Amino acid sequence: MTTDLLDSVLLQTDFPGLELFASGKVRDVYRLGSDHLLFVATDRISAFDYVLATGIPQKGRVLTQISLFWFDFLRDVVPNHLITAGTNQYPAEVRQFANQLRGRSMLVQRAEMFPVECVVRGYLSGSGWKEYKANGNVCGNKLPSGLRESEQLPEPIFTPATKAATGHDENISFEQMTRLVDPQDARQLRDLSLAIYSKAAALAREKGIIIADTKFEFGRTAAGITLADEVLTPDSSRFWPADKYSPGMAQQSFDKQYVRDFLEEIRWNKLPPAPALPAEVARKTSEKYVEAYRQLTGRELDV
Ligand code: Q0T
Repeated sequence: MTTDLLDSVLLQTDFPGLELFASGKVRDVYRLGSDHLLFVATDRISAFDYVLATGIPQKGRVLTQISLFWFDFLRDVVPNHLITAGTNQYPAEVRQFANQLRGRSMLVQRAEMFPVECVVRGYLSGSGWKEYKANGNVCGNKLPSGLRESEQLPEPIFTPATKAATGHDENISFEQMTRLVDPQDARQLRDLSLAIYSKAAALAREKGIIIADTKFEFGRTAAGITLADEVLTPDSSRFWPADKYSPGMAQQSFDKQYVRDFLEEIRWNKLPPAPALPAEVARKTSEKYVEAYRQLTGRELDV
């Protein structure tokens, strides 16, 4: 393929006249009036907690279109904040930027957000594995002894976390969650999170992808408790290729493996400034994201 020359990577958004609402490592969110937000997924990539100097072609489109796929797949399970991703339907003040927004943005309903990250784990990895090794529990969920790293749990567990303004989210128990969120809402958030994970993870597994764990964010809208943010993407979840699954060790991630391997190889000290990636690493990583989209959805990415 020789489309590389046509690829353009979006690292920073710049929409004169729009008001920035929030900016994350990867996404920029703009405020549209009092009721709506415009989510824009850039091609930025983070690794070891830092945004790298090099963007990944198509990454923002892949993440956006994976979320759109899940919002539709989950429509009978939970209302979501999506209004439209069709740039033709965007309000005039943003439609002027349609060429930058197409395929990588969503117009969403503003919600009253719950101040917790709703994490579901089907497999033992990351901070869940750390906590299990230390005390045999994960966020107050008692687990059988003798589980190995990356092992599938007897059933998926709900492991909420607080949203740290800066630094890392802190795992909390369900009991601690009920001090931050009305207990009746907390039970609903837990039950919804588990139902969403189960339905989505089953579909992904049929397509050869293990969703080891994932983080949801919910808010309240006129429709009730509403699924917000991005959903079930490689940035909010651990995606593992099922054909390479091998419990008892850390698993290779579907998407970021070339990036992590490169950063380990150059022995980056994991302090800023984050290095740039060789073109080959960026290109192969882009292919992994696009492949994840194809494999999961059976569709071609809209570019
Ligand atoms: C939010 C009101 O903006 C965020 O991350 C940016 C990188 C996270 N965040 C989202 C909201 C949402 C959503 N989603 C919504 N529908 N309504 N606020 C707040 N923080």
